[in-house]
This record gives sequence, C-alpha cells and structure tokens, in this order.
Amino acid sequence: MQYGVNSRFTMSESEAITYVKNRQDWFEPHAELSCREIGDGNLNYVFRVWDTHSGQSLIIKQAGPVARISDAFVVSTDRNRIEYQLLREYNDIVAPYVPKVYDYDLERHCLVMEDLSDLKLLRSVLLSGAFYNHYASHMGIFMATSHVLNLDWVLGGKAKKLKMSQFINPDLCDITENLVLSEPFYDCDRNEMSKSLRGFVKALLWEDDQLCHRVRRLKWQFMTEAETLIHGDLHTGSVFVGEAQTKVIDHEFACFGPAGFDLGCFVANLVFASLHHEVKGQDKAYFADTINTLLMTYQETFSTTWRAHNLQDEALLSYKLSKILKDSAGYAGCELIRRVVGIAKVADISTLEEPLRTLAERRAIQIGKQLIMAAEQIDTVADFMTALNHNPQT
Ligand code: SR1
Ligand code: MG
Repeated sequence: MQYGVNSRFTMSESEAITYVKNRQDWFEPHAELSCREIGDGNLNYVFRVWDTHSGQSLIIKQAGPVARISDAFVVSTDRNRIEYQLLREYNDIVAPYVPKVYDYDLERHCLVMEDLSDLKLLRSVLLSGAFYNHYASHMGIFMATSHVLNLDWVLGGKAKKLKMSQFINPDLCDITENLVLSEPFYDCDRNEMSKSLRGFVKALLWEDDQLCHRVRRLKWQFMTEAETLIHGDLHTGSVFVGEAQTKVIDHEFACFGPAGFDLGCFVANLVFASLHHEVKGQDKAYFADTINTLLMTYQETFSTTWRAHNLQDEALLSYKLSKILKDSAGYAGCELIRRVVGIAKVADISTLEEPLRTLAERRAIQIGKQLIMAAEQIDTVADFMTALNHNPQT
C-alpha cells in the first residue's frame, strides 16, 4: 500500500481491521472484527481490534510523522521501532510488567501487542481514590531489574556500546531536553500557565541562578550520561494496573540515560496524585508510604540483581545507589515543575477547580525546587523522604 506524509499516513479504523486480517492469522479466518481508535496520549494512534464473538483482541500502535497533539513536533517514526525493540527486551527480562508484543511493521510504523483493556491507567485509578498497594513494589522491581541488566558492568563495554546504537532516539530525547529540562526554567513562549502563577514562577524559578545552574547540570547529565537503558517517560499515565497486575506501556522515549530519570519521573507523578487529594483536605500518608516502598524495593532489587551478576564491589554498589537517589530527586523536581509551567499537563492538577488548582500548582513547584536543591545531600531513602516532605515557607 502506498502512502505519504499526509493524513492518509495514519490508518482509519476500517483499514486497521483489513491490516490485521492481511498481516497475520491472529484471528480465526471468519472472525467478525471491530475496531476503535482509543489513543489519548500526545504522540501516537492506538487501535483496539476485537472479535465480536470470541472477545479476543489486540492493539495496534501506529506512529505518525508528527505528534498527535501538535504538528509543531516532528518526531521520527523510528520511535515505533525503538518501542518494539524495548518491548522485546522487557519481555525477556521483566515480562510480568509489560504487554506481550506480537509484531512490528517498519513500512507502516506500527506494532501489534497485547490488549490491556481489562486494566486501568494508574493515573485515573489514583485520582478516583482507589489506592492499590501492589504496584509500588512492582515498579521498583521493574525499574531496578531493567536498569541493572543494562549497566556496562553486566553487558560488557563492547556489547553495551553496540546496544546503545540501537536506542539512539534523537527526536524524543530532544522533546525531553526541551520540555522537561529547559523551557520551564526560563520565560519560554511555549510555556503555559495562568497569569496569577507567573510572578511566583519568575521569582521562585527563573530568577534563581543556583536552581537554573543545577537544572542545566541535570540536562547535561541526561544528554551525556548513558548509564543504562531507561524507559524515558515513566509517569502514571504510562502504567496500567489491575487488582494484582502492573503493566508498563509507552516505551517510545527509551534511550540510554541516567537511571534516576525513570525513578524521579515516577515519584513526581505520585506526588501529583498526592497533591490532588491533599489540596482537597485528604490524607497524604498513602502516597508517602507508596513512594517509600517504591524506593526501598528499587534499592533491594538493584542490590540483589547486582550481586547475582557477581559484581562483588559493595562500595561501588553503595556509591551507585546513592548516586541514583540523588539523580532521582533532581529529575523528580524537574518533572514536578515542567508539568505546571510547561506545555504538557497532568490531569491530577488540570482537573482541579480553582482555587485548589493554583494551590496544588504552587506546592508542586515548591516541592520540585526543594528536591532539586536538596539532591546533592541525599544518600538514603530516608534522606529522600525528608527532602520530599519538607514544607518550604516561600
Ligand atoms: C510532545 S510530547 C509531550 C509529552 O508527552 C509525552 O508523554 C512526554 O511526557 C512528553 O514530554
Ligand atoms: Mg507517553
């Protein structure tokens, strides 16, 4: 089928059905297939195809040449290959925590994978007040396992460099470098915030040279430190949960980068959920416990996986654990700030009515700044929790 870079690039729902039928025999020959485009992310198109009789289903995820939210973001369709490759990798090393992946089509820039429609997005679950416990340790295991198994020490220097070449992701890294690690920290045209917040942001962030210096260091680190293979966009909208299951999705931002970027991004998004409830007068203890469990499980799994790979140097392990925690605090701070000041928002905050929204936004900025400024002093999970719970009087 011929198609160019235009509206025909993306499949229609009926084309998705034809595509599935022609591509492979995933369904019985006479299956009656239906399809719905269900994507709600910023970048891609997601088609759910199901057999109306058996209920059997699958997902096609297609990458267009520009971001779904705006043509201004021209993003290479190679992100779809990267997502497929990472899913293959995760299906080998952390299989319980990712969807199964069935196929990748270089020509149509789409991949076919397991349908997780019986699960719910963690962000929506948390906003609805359903407070599960299992996902914190699952996410700790998922991140620590995949991070350790992609360190130079485990892969070997040569294999690691070859693997890095498969995860060169310039367009998606560029989005992160701009949207997360630059624009929120100066008066950039693309920032989006209410007028009432501008003065606060200017005084607290843009005019603080020390803070801006620290963020520049974090950005530089993200750009240059190929510590391990990271998911690269691990927020609560990238995680599905059920009663006992946790599944990480949306792997297109994958790259070699600092491990703390994943951990920090996920922590920050738990803080957003916490703020959503806190400004409504609800208790935040559940979220503090969840973050503590996440960080503790990460460290335990990191240590056991490290030792299982005969990395005997305990001093090096301690150095690494503390370094990753420091980085997590820094990147959590950037994520907290960018979702308020920058262009990409989170429902945890945007669904709040005023004056609660502004209250939550200010708290997110304060906590974000606090984490960035305290990062260097953080060595233990207890230090991290103290920095997180500090109540700045600004
Ligand atoms: C143009 S993409 C905007 C944001 O959506 C993605 O989920 C990433 O978080 C990115 O920063
Ligand atoms: Mg995403």
